[in-house]
Amino acid sequence: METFYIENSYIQDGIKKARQSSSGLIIRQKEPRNLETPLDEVDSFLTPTELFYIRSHFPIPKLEPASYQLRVDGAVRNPFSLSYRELRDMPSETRAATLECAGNSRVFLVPQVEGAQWELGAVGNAEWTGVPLRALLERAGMEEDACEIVLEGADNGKPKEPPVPPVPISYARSLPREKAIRREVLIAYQMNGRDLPPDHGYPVRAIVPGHYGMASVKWLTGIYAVREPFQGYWQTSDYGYWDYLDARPVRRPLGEMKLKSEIARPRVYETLAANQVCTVFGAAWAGETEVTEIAVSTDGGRSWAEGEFLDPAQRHAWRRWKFDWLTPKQPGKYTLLARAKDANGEVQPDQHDQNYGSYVITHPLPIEVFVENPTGSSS
Ligand SMILES: Nc1nc2c(c(=O)[nH]1)N[C@H]1C(S)=C(S)[C@@H](COP(=O)(O)O)O[C@H]1N2
Ligand SMILES: [Mo]
Repeated sequence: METFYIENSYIQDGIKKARQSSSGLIIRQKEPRNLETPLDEVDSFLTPTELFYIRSHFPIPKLEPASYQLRVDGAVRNPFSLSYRELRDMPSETRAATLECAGNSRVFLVPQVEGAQWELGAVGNAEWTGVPLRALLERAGMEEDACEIVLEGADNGKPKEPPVPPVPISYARSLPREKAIRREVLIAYQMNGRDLPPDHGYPVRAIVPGHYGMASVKWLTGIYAVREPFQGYWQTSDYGYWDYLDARPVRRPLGEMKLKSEIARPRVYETLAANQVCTVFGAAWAGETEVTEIAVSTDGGRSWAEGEFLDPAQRHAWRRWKFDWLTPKQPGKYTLLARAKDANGEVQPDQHDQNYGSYVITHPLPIEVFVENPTGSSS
């Protein structure tokens, strides 16, 4: 069953090159632009900007730095607007943070579900430069009873998935107050040391380390403190999950990223030589905690061995890892899996949790490879 589905999605690996845009990203949807990182081509701690996945719900809005204004308003004592120049003149911070789209790895779900069929590459790690959101909230004098901060982008339209709102809506997400005032949340204008590219939110975007990508609002033009939980489309109709309150299901907005690891190399259905060392490479990340261990299985989960980290533990940034696998003498198909453990002792779940629908796909993802002996004959 699972095998069938993976074949279905990966059998076209040979024509993957044809599906790649000129920039080297894999096209999932052309307009609005939804492009995936070819994860097997990333071998640095920071994902090169031109290989960083792009996930956009609407066409890119045109924003000019000369006329750009960031509005800080709502439940604050001193609402104000900030120009691009003023924002850039404020004290800034630079930090690495991993963004993962909540729908990353959706193609691995069986049976198939609706939505962009992301494989492994709707995730990336970049260095972001900007002003802590907290500095702007302090300047505005946030009211004591403000419980959330709404971040609003300049892009808008009508989403395709029902319930379709009667009027065009903007892309907007809220953050709980406790997270919004944490130092790591940035109002960013640079990515990997350069001004943000249009696809990644130029001129200004939010970066919410530790949360799924949907929280990091691009083309940010509004920051609003609110006194009641924000019920906008992107955290009720979309990007929500089922929680349980007194045993009754209730909808809640997605937030913190869950522990996950992925194998970047070898690729699905890659052919490997028998009885030779093949180094398995991957990355692991978590939300508000650190990844502390990585285990790798080369026999579909029957046995596990420890991998080795290539990057130090750093909150909010992924850790690349490797594992040297002496491939079997016996030719055949082998299933590789990776499973991370975090500082709280949690491990990735065995199965996808249905309460998350087509999001939060964090169970170990099967990477099937072929082992052949040097003469090329396989069983
Ligand atoms: N304004 C705006 N911000 C947005 C989105 C969007 O469609 N519009 N997509 C979100 C989603 S779902 C993700 S995963 C990240 C992706 O950021 P990236 O395109 O820079 O990789 O941006 C988030 N911010
Ligand atoms: Mo996303």
